[in-house]
Amino acid sequence: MMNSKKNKALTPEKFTDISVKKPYKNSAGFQSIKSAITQISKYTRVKDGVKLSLKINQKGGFDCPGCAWPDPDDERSSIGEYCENGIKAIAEEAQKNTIDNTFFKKHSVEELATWTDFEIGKSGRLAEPMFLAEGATHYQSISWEEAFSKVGTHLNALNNPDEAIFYTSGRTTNEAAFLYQLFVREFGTANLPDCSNMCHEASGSALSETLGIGKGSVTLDDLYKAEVVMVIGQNPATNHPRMLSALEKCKKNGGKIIAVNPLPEAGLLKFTNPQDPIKMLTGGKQIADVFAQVTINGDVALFKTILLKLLEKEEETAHVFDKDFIEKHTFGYEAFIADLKTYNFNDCLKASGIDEDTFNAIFNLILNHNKIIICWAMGLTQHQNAVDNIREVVNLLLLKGSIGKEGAGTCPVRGHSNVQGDRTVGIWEAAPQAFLDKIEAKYGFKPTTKHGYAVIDAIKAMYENKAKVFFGLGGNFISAVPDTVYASQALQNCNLTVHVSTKLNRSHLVTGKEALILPCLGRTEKDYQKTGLQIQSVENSMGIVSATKGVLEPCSKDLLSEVAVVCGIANATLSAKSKIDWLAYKDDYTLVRNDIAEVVSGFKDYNTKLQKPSGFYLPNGARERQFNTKTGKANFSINKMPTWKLKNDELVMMTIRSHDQFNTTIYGLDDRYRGVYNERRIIFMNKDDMKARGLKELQVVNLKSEFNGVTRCANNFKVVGYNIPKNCCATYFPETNVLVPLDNFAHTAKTPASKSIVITIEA
Ligand SMILES: Nc1nc2c(c(=O)[nH]1)N[C@H]1C(S)=C(S)[C@@H](COP(=O)(O)OP(=O)(O)OC[C@H]3O[C@@H](n4cnc5c(=O)[nH]c(N)nc54)[C@H](O)[C@@H]3O)O[C@H]1N2
Ligand SMILES: Nc1nc2c(c(=O)[nH]1)N[C@H]1C(S)=C(S)[C@@H](COP(=O)(O)OP(=O)(O)OC[C@H]3O[C@@H](n4cnc5c(=O)[nH]c(N)nc54)[C@H](O)[C@@H]3O)O[C@H]1N2
Ligand SMILES: [Mo]
Repeated sequence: MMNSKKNKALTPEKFTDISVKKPYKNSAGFQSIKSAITQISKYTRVKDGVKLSLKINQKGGFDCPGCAWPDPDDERSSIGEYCENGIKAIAEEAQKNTIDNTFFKKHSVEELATWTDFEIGKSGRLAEPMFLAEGATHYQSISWEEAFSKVGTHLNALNNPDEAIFYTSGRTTNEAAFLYQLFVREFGTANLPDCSNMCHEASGSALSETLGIGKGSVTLDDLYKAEVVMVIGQNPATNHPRMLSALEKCKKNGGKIIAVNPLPEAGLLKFTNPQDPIKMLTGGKQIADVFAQVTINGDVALFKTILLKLLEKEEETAHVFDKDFIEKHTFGYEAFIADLKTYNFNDCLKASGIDEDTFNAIFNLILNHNKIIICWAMGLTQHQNAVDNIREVVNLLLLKGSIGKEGAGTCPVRGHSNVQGDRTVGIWEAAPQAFLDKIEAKYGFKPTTKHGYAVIDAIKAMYENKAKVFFGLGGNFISAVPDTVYASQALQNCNLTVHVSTKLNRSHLVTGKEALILPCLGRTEKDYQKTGLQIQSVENSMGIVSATKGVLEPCSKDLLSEVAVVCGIANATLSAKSKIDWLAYKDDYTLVRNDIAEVVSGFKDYNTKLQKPSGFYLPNGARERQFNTKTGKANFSINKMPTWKLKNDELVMMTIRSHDQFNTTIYGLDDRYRGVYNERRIIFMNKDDMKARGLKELQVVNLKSEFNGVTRCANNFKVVGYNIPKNCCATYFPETNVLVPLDNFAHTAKTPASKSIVITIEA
């Protein structure tokens, strides 16, 4: 059994006085404006908060550091492209409190680890570089120069460059990300794990293989024009609230919305647009025309039922499939149909967990329309068969010819605001050879062609002492990754752990022998360099690259930009050996963009194109029916239906986000739409499953997961009876990451299966 006692990596087991009310059906509306105003007034200087609210996602303003949902190309609302959780994201970044040497003198690492993530996050913005010496109990301040030199010394002392790990979280801008991967490759490794390894990696794998591009194919305009939009495995009211305005517009144009989710998430059911004063008074509008309450991981089964019935109708009428498209543009149709025929409709329907009426409602919408968009997020990507989930999405779209035309296509809804851009500019442990060749041609060094570690392999390498330095450009590695206890050992095996961060987080407390915290500017802050105020750029979920420019003065004069940090470290590590003038880039970011334009396709005239306020689209083959796959066509694929064999007392658990968090950053303790207030240590359960175990509402339980003979435990959770399918349950991430086995991941993509963990419950 994994020992989880007093591990600094684990969230403290204390309760916070829960109250439970009826879940919401409606999302946004007055409560959401109230909640946003509370965040602004509690945690920021009010004038900063107002300034930010007016500039968020406006042309010439800054890109919201929250999610990656795109902004409308033309008209933008005058009160800001508003969303409650966007406001919370900026309120978090623009906190009025800062923490420096005085704070760290007062609080030891040991003490800070006993704070909840909420308390840690609200301590304030990091204001100066900090160093934790070997054996020390407290961080102490350190100059930037010394910090850079420490990193350089540690890196140069390694036996080989593959002993260093360079993690990235998806807020990093294109400019910083490009320089970072360039430094890592010149240093000599491809160990570039990033948050997308835990996020949409399965989408990338499945879409590259089937459609030749690891990104979605649709634009916002397509969403407005779609006849049917399926939102599957995603909770937009919380995680991509502005998406609901797009769905509302689609409905206004006559489109129909299908929601597929184990939970009846608010907003999918009803939504009050906070930008529409009339609607605010008259109440919200129903968004989903059909809600299918699938069982966790019942999605392949659901797709098979739809595919089987479509095939049946096609065989009757010959008017269901887009045969012209299939013939011209696809590969593998016959083999796919032959495999499909081996499945039985009733078995699939049963496995999906939905009833026949709901099935018929979905089926008729799909049957009778040809402009279909499927949107998805973590509910599809975080399973063992995540890649299969997404390939089934593609199979359905291909049969209907619903790709590469107006109002149709794939829409993986990305998480972090620039996670897609980071990959585009080279944050990739398995970058394509063509990209590496361009690096070699431009800079005159040969990047390693050996694939580096993604997240799971990076953790193993540190655990097994094969890696000795961990460097994180943003993010909160220990709280984001699976298998918290194992991962904490991995990090503690390192000689040095370094985090470039805006805010204190748990990863600063679970360290190697030595540790550094390097505080950086956030998206909302002005970035002054030698040649003046700099802009940076990001790519959203729909492949649009646009500029972002901070509006506030930096919260401390001791902050550097991420670009400057990367340049400083590269210079200190590679110095005279380097073929690159690292320090020049930090003075003038247009130089970085000139390089990106040469090395990354789609960025020609980058600096000029960025001047266009709404940004520019990157090339997207699938959008044009140019499928850059091995076969040169869009590929059908064959996917097995998962077979779950739960023992009597076992449940499948999904780890999800509450309404008051951004990943590991906890904005507050409420999950308003689901009716849970002031508590995160809860488990949502079906009332029948509670009864079968003799569990009462709010009873305290311990959770156990068993995988390959290892038992993992998470203690002290309160049971909340909820409308969730039988044999399924839900908890919040990161509190239960300790239960997610490192080796339980998606085939091909290695995305941790954080949405299908088998657990048992102990009263
Ligand atoms: N405010 C806010 N915004 C965010 C984030 C945040 O934490 N807070 N995080 C950002 C990031 S990095 C990401 S990746 C996205 C995440 O956005 P989401 O993917 O929406 O986030 P999750 O909470 O993980 O929700 C997954 C949804 O999938 C459902 N689900 C779980 N398992 C299954 C399944 O087997 N089948 C189906 N059909 N559904 C399932 C859950 O009930 C839940 O509604 O949001 C981004 N935006
Ligand atoms: N069990 C479970 N685990 C999951 C998930 C799940 O659904 N279930 N979701 C996964 C997903 S989808 C993702 S994307 C990952 C997220 O993994 P990460 O991206 O590693 O985590 P975040 O919580 O987004 O990182 C927050 C930290 O980033 C820093 N930060 C914020 N803004 C900036 C900035 O502008 N610059 C810099 N340098 N630092 C900044 C702050 O210090 C903050 O504490 O977690 C994954 N883990
Ligand atoms: Mo994510």
